[in-house]
Amino acid sequence: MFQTRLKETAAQVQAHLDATMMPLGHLPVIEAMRYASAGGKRLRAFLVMESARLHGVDPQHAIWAAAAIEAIHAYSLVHDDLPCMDDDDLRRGLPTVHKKWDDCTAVLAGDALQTFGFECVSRAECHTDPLVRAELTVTLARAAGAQGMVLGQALDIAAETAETPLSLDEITRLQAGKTGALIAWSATAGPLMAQQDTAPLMQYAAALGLAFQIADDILDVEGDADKVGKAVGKDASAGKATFVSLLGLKGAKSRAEDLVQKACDALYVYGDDAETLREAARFVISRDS
Ligand code: GRG
Repeated sequence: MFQTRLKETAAQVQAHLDATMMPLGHLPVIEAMRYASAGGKRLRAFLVMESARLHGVDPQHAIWAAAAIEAIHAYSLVHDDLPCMDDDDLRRGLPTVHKKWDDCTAVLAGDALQTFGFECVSRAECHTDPLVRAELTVTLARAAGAQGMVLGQALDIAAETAETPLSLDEITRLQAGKTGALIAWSATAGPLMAQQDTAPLMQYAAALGLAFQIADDILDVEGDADKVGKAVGKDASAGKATFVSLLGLKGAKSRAEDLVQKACDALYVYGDDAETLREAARFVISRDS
């Protein structure tokens, strides 16, 4: 069920992004926006659509919030890949935006994807009540900005030159911002749009976001056998701390499983109706990319 819903959401959000970007024309920066926002697992869009469904929100409205979060996620990846940050050549199996075009185009395409995301969520089509649209916009700004993803990214960059590796608490705080904040916004978009209690989905998302990042650290190590020795502590002082370097591979896997259980437990108020979200939590730690 989860895999089917994820595929359906991916197709819906892609069609929506294509249609909404259609009037923007074909300048290189616009083509770069389209290129960067295509593909990916669409996990954040799925969380928006599924939390909206659980709260009886019209999918025609929710799709605007799903497109918004995927555009903002895409912007963060374009900027993260730049030479001044991670300096990556490939993203989603294709050349990164600055490799395919150039650094200036990548900076501008990222900027434009971010503003496009805020446009999507503040448009009348996203919600009939302007106060709800304002709430969606403010919470998204907080999740993406200096209290959320940007803060996490800044802490991550600072950790690269820090004298001592981060502690478990510090890395948890960093990741709660860097990857957790957008995941939390996505999972709470449904109750926000329905003006209902966000607490159960907030708890679900906090555990899910952390499990997602631990799984990412595990994937990173398991994809590169040379990193295993370093990551489990032999040489942790020489590199940046990760959940694997701090907990060991086995400990990290067990922590991720505990977090998935916690995420599933947080959904008890929704009963069986939340089974697809529970499957999503299990998927996050079993994925291979
Ligand atoms: C540049 C402000 C700014 C922030 C960048 C998201 C981020 C912060 C950096 C990405 C670095 C990274 C690879 C983090 C690991 C977790 C993560 C966000 C992976 C990518 O998300 P997925 O797996 O990607 O959902 P897809 O391609 O499926 O959308």
